[in-house]
Amino acid sequence: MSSTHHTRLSVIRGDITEQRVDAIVNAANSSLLGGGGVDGAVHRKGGEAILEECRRLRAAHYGGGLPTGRAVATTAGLLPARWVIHTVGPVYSASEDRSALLASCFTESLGVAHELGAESVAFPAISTGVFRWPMDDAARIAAEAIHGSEVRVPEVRLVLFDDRALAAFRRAFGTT
Ligand code: AR6
Repeated sequence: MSSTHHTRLSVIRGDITEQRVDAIVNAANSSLLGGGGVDGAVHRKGGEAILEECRRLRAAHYGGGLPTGRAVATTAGLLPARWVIHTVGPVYSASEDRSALLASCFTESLGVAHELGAESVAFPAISTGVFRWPMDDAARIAAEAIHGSEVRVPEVRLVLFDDRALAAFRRAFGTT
């Protein structure tokens, strides 16, 4: 645990769907209608209420889907969190630099968390699964985005699914 700009920051190994925080971040896709990885687990464990609200958001505001790098909140349904903040990471590309979009997922999600009045928010390693972003690079981008953010959420938790991801994020955030 380290303190930066009055934010308590922790980097842990765990399952994002089990975090008892105000808001968890979902590594979603533009459709907001579910998928595999984190997204699959969030909808499976959170129940129908999340999908229903995602459908309503699609119909009302995001007919073309939620753009990459943006974030939007719904209920957390049956999960221990109060809200799920859905964000759409970029698919990794070796030929095009999409790191600003990945950084945007973190800053936009923190902005949404702040607007909700969330006092704690947990992030997974956005884009490092199905979207194939190299772990060390994703960890560096996450650390820069969170440290550089103007928005202060009192507690920020990075939740990594395996030891390799945990090690990469601990290095990038300078935590032990
Ligand atoms: N808790 C924490 N981390 C997890 C969990 C979990 N329950 N499950 C997987 N991870 P991914 P992406 C890790 O694929 O790359 C979906 O189909 C995983 O090991 O969930 O942003 C969406 O619908 C990896 O390190 O997200 C999109 O279409 C990281 O979380 C697409 O995948 C992210 O893996 C998004 O791909």
